[in-house]
Amino acid sequence: MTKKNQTLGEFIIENQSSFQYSSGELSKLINAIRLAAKVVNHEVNKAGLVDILGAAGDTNVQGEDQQKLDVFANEKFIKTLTKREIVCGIASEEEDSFISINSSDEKHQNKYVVLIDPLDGSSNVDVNVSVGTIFSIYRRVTPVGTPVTIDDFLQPGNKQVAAGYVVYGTSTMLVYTTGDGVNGFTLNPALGTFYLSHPKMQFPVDGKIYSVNEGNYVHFLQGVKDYIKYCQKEEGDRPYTSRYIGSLVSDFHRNMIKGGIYMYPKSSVTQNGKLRLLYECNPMAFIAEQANGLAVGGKNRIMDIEPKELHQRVPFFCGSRNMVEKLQEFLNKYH
Ligand code: P6P
Repeated sequence: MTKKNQTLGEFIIENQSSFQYSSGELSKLINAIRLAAKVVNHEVNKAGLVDILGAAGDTNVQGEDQQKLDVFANEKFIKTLTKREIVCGIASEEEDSFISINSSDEKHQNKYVVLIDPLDGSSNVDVNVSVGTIFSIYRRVTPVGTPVTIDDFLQPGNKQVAAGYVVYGTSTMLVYTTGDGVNGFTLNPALGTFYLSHPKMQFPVDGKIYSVNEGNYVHFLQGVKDYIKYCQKEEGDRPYTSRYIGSLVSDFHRNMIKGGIYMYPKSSVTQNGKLRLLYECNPMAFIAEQANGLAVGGKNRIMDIEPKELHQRVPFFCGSRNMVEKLQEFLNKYH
């Protein structure tokens, strides 16, 4: 149930009964992510002052070590999730391997693992362009009470119990799903409270925005090249508009509101594409499908891919249903 201007806390309480697993832990988990997002948001908003506060690696005017924001975000999310002893394991795009968390009171009793991209698009921070945090939550598959193993993290996206992102843009939003639709909450920075501003978000079934780094055009598969030319052709409701921020969360968020397709194809330069299956593609695919959109790697559904390793990269096409299906028509002609 959704009521406009409900706070995130009220929403979680009111809707936790609809969550099929132990709702208490998941609610605590979303609350922990909310807290970390507010801390990171404060730091991201200060980034513009880095010349005054000191660049990463320097000490700032307070004599504190100025951290790179992605390092800072990574540490904040890991610390917040660990301290609250809600999860039994964490994997971060910024860490080579996963982190096993031994809860102090009952050994390893927690059931969830979190995979996180703490600050996606962080290179945009230096030029004051929006960035995001992406998270993905699974139930562990190994026995409760034992340390997590890699198997708890190498699960297909169709096993996710929750996924979401924070977009640090002109306003800061937390958008997430627990498998019962997608809801967006906007932070009121004056109060430090997230309010339900975008209930039941849905991708328009069609759209006029295509998002791809066309600088890589010459390296794309022929099917992708043909689709881009289709988007640019004067015919019917085309040409479409090209919009590419270079920050997945921002491009995805805009396309989900206005209609559009985001593409990061594989190419002769990046054999498997650039985006990571576990930290970026699966969570965004879960959100997309819950918002009546599509997310594919080509012919295949992203969330059906069986992961082979933590930092596996896959081609990624995601957005309005009709646009993704049209792209697949072009891909199927050749491959
Ligand atoms: P390129 C950011 O590094 C990211 O992972 C996504 O957020 C973004 O869409 C993409 O890579 C940008 O990559 O190669 O176009 O600069």
